[in-house]
Amino acid sequence: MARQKKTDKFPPVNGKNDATAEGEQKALKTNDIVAVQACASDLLVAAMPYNSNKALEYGYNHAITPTLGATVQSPSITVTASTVSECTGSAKTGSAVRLGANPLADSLNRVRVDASAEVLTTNQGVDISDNQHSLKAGLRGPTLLEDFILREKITHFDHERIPERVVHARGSGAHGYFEAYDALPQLTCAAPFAEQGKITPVFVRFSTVAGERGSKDTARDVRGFAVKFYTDEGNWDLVGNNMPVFFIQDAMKFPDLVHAVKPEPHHGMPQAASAHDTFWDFVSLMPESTHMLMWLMSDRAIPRSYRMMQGFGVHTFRLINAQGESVFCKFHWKPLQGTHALLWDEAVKISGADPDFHRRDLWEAIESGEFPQWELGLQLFTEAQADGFSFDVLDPTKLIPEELVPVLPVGRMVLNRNPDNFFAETEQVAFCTAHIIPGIDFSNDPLLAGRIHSYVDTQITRLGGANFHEIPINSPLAKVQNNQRDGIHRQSIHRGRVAYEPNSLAGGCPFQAGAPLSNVNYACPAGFVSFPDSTAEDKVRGQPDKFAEHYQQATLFFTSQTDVEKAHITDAFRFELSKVTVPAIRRRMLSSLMNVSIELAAEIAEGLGMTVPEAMPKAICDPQLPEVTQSSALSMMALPGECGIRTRQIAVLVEEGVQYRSLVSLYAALAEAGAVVHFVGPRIGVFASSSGEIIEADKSMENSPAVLFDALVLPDGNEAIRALAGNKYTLSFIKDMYWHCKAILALGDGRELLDMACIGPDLDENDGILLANSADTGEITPVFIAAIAAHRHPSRTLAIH
Ligand code: HDE
Repeated sequence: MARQKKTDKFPPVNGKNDATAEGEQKALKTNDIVAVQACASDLLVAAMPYNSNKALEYGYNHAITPTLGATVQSPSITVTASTVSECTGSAKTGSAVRLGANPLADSLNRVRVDASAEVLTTNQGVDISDNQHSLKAGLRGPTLLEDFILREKITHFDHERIPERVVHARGSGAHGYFEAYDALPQLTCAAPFAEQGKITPVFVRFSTVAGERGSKDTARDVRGFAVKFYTDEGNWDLVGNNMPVFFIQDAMKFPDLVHAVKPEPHHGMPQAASAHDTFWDFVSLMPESTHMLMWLMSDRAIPRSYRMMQGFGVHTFRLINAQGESVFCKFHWKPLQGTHALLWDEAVKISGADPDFHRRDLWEAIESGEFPQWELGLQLFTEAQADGFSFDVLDPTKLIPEELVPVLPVGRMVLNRNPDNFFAETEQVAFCTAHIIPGIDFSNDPLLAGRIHSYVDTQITRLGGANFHEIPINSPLAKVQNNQRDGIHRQSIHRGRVAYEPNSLAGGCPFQAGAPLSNVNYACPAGFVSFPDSTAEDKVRGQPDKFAEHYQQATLFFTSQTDVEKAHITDAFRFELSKVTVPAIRRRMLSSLMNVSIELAAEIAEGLGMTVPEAMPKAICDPQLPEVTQSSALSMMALPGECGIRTRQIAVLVEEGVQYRSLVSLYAALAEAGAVVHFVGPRIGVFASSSGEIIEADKSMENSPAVLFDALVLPDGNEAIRALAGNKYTLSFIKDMYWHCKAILALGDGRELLDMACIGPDLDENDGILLANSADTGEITPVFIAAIAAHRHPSRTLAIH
């Protein structure tokens, strides 16, 4: 890292002037360590006779290219010490400090604790002899106040909880890395894109928005997709969502939106749900939310897995290269696992069967070595292009169709390690839109402006003070050196007496980095300089005219969906509005949806037993025509994924007397293709096959209903089928698999269970339902694998309405 040394420009620190030469002589004579330090300190200060940077602090040129701070090199490290006794070491203080040391900027190993082969201690490190009993005056006597061990344990327990996030409270995190495909010097000097193949460590947290920390994973909701890049030029947080737009256009409305969607304040209901009066009252009065409502009512809001969601930075950002040239940019994450969703009925049932469904899925995939991956893509456009668009790129309720500006793939992210400790890492991680690095900057999106303030502010309450950046998961790998001091739970121990700048007592350190030295090397690290965007306008509270168009992209989204996706959107609106108790709110929402699609509004109205109202008056009647009216990229079908059936959960029903051989070969083929096969019985434990082999069921139909699996195998074996037919869970298990459009394979006698579930007469029309004799398992297996890889067989979906 070729940082220019300002030191070189200053006179040598041992340069002679009469005063310092005299002081030095005196110190040498007395050999007094205090005098030596005082003398060296005088030398250091004298080397900076005036603030040479002062004249450079004024005017426009200096504002956009700030100069490197004034500094001189200290003659010895002890000159800037707090104390002359700092070299007296102990097991606790350690030995003398290293130049520029900052142990907080290090891997998590510095705080990782392992108790293997260790005894129990108090927080003061005193060994605990008895962790079972409190200290009492006699075996039946009162517990004593002096029991410091009991009191410490209970006190710590009493304070274990911290406030949950005000939104995005429920989430799951993982470690991984980002790898740049290529260096992007023409676009940005941001560190992650500095070299081809460059690896930057990341921590990612996925979340729901509305529910509390203990709420279910499968609520209909937006999902947070927050990525912290630990770059070598500081932390960069890309705090996005799984939808590319947002409900509102100005940060001023965010508290209103959140108050409307959260449980209603009088009775605290409903939990993790938008299907209630206050939410629909608010959004039906805010037509700019309509586009986002289309996404929220779509299958994007009930993902199959965190691993199967796209991520979006939402706002327009800027990229800046070393020459100070800037382009606008939107960030996209595309999952290699494809974009897949649950059905609503499935999501509802999963929330009872396994409220941790997404958390478990992410954890288990990473534990089994199936590391999820996303490709990072950029939509790049100039200010001139942006001016010509029919919409405003500063409006976060609008996306830029990929047909208008293509997505350029620039790297991939791999999540390959689960956290050691949920609280220390996932709960304490503090994402912040203000965490950006040289090469990336904000646009004037008014929603983003509010976020830049909000995230730091909220951590101060949630994480208990201004020092949350020192919590290990939050501390950057890049060094932190500044004059900020004190505050609750401060961990850094700053040497010396200087906590201000400019100074000469510490040789000017830490000194300002100045602007990037573009003429030297674009990769040269230097201080963050804000892009000099011109803003000479009146100070007003308002919005640009283009923000007034609220419906064109909602219509674009709806018309770009497949028939099945459209049907799901209609169902979702019907469900949500059927939970609204005030008819006038339902009517208002329907009148707004008339501006999106008359067909959509009419179908929802019918489902609510209402007539179609007049369309709501629009805020603007003659908007500029949209450039794109159909965008296949907006359908989830656009990203089927590249992973086949890897990580898919397959249920194989088993009972006493099940036919063994066909299952063995099927199991092997499915496992080989990367699926996770579970033997599911009426209970867990072992079952004897018809030929005497033992099969162990790791799940039961009672503890793991059908909604937790992606596909079903009904085995052969007369005795087993009769036993399964007599079990109270079997039929609902099969019917759920059927109605949720999942692949089903019935081997031999297993067909009888399909008949019992009334699945049969029109088998030909039922894609994904396969029948085979046990002897033909080898032939049917590839067909079954293809049927699972298709995710769902929607020909059956239409029957669900
Ligand atoms: Fe957030 N948001 N947000 N948000 N947001 C928070 O920060 C806020 C917005 C997003 O996994 C909070 O640390 C305001 C858009 C994610 O820890 C808070 C506005 C997008 C996460 C906050 C928005 C997001 C948050 C709550 C409008 C997508 C979870 C706890 C002006 C681009 C990060 C916290 C994690 C969390 C404020 C709108 C994404 C209160 C004021 C748009 C993924 O600071």
